Amino acid sequence: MSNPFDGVRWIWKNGQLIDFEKATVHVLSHALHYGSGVFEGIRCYNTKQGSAVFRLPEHIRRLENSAKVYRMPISFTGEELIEACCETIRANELPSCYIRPLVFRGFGHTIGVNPLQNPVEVFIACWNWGKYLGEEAESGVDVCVSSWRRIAADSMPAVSKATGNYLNGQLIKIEAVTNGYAEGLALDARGFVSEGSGENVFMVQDGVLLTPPLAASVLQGITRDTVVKIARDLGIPVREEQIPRGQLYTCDELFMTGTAAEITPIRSVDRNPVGQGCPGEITRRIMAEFKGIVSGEIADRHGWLYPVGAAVPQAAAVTER
Ligand code: PPE
Repeated sequence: MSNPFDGVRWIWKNGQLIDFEKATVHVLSHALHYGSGVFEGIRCYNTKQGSAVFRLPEHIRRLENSAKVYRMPISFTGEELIEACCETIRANELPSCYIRPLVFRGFGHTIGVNPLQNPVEVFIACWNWGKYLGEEAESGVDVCVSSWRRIAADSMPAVSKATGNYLNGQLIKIEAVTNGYAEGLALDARGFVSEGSGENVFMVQDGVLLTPPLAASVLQGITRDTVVKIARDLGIPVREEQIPRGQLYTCDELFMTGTAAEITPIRSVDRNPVGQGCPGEITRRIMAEFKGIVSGEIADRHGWLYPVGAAVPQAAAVTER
């Protein structure tokens, strides 16, 4: 397997591009001890019209909101962060990539849970990320229902994409992969379907597309929103509603969505086949529309593609530390 970081030379740190190897942190950084970070995952596509970042302003807005929950002031405006993402992609000369802005509490000569005296650091990295759930994922993956519940909405807010939330995600993922599944679907604290360790979930039942509401401890996924809008465009009825576990075994179609996972069909849950055990018609129609938009073959009617812009000369763009 090729290394996703091959050829990646620059990482953006607090306003400047620094060498990949120098993008390190102090071991006493608050985030390492207490999970005090928020982040984004964004994809840049090599479209027919040039490199473009999918729904970049929406991702940056969510990052700002994630930080707001934990009272982490970011000393860059949304516009500056948008430009910083593009600058990082251009500097690394990647026609398509995955972008990871990370905001966290660093080392501030104090220790203890209280984060308020620790400096807020901002990094942006990017790399090549292929199929998140395996090369065969497009024909459907096998999932289990996790024995771990998603974090209750009044324990840790799922709407904030915080690094600490991913300890719960790791329990879900580790259990799934060690038992031979690609992913685990977690139930929320009340026992309704919530989401995967890194994906939202959708099901098709009698021609209607269903997805759990935000109250089911789900991340407000940008791919989730994209799929809802595509479905409406295609005339497919969509509803957000609480989904009892049993429906996972009886629905006609099931798929997961996420920036990394894009749209991944599910072919079985706890070894019970979903529908015919292969991607269903509505799933395939939505996948085709999504692919068409991100490749630039279908008109970007919602204005989702943010052009990275022309590559600027390295000397002007890059300041080495
Ligand atoms: N739920 C969770 C828990 C989640 O982490 C993601 C994204 C989603 C839903 C889908 O959200 P969106 O990307 O906005 O459609 N997970 C990111 C991180 C994956 C990782 O392993 O790292 C991602 O897909 O980028």
